Amino acid sequence: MKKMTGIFPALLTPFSGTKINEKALRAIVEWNIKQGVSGFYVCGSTGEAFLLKPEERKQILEIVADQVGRRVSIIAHIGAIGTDLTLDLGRHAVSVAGVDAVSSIPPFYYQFSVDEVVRYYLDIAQTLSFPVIPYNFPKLSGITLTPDIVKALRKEPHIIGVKFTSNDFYGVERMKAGDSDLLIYNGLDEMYLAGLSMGVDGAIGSTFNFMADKYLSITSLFASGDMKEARRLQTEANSIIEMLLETRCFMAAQKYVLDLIGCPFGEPRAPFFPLTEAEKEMLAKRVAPLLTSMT
Ligand code: MN9
Repeated sequence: MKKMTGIFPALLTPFSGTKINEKALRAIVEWNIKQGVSGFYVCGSTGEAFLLKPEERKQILEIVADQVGRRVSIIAHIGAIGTDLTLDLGRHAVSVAGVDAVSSIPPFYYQFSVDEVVRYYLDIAQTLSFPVIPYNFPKLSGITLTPDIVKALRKEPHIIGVKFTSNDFYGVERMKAGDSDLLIYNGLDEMYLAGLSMGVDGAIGSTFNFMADKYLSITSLFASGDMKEARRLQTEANSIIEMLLETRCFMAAQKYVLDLIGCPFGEPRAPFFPLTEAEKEMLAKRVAPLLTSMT
């Protein structure tokens, strides 16, 4: 049953050498559907979107949609540096059967004004006539989608929600107040329980690729009011994330963890560093035993 709330892994991109590893991509999708995720966020920051060629982004979306077969939802990240490039990916995404919404970080690098950023999202919504989920990630994009900006964007009916990757939970509450239909997706996995308490409808996260089970449990524990157990699981997830962050490349660490639980993801694209052998050993020894194996 398709829904737009709940847990959405932001898929990592598996490579075999320099190529997309289609088999691993299908396997991670299948395994996460079995775990009970609501859908997938495809080719976001976690999927190395800006290190992929546009044709590769299209290919990944097509493979994921084919594997999903409309069983769960799909949000396609189409963000690029500017409108034309985004619309090219957007037109493709809309044409792929089973895609439910598109999403985008704000246009980046040139420090566009707030009005230009608003224009960017309105252009996407009006040109594609399709559900759009702007992506607020101030730390990496340099732009904050404030409650006021979101309010302005919501005049356009195709703008249905926000992916919210920030610790500003007051901002979450302010966006939701007076706009209860706005879908808010928590973006910092470490803070999922905090996000739930301030009204998020779902979560999109990188670490869901390999531990969706923990976040699915947090969701139901929160709903039943068992905060103590929910916090215990959040702490378990956060201790794992902390170990991954201790390596010289978080992206490589996440991919290696997937290798360890049974799905080969290869290394991220340069200039991301691969892990050192010592880091791989540390993850095998300290992180793998804390995760559910895919096999
Ligand atoms: O927005 C993700 N951020 C990036 C989503 O991909 C850069 C998060 O899921 C983080 O990876 C996660 C770990 O810090 O919270």
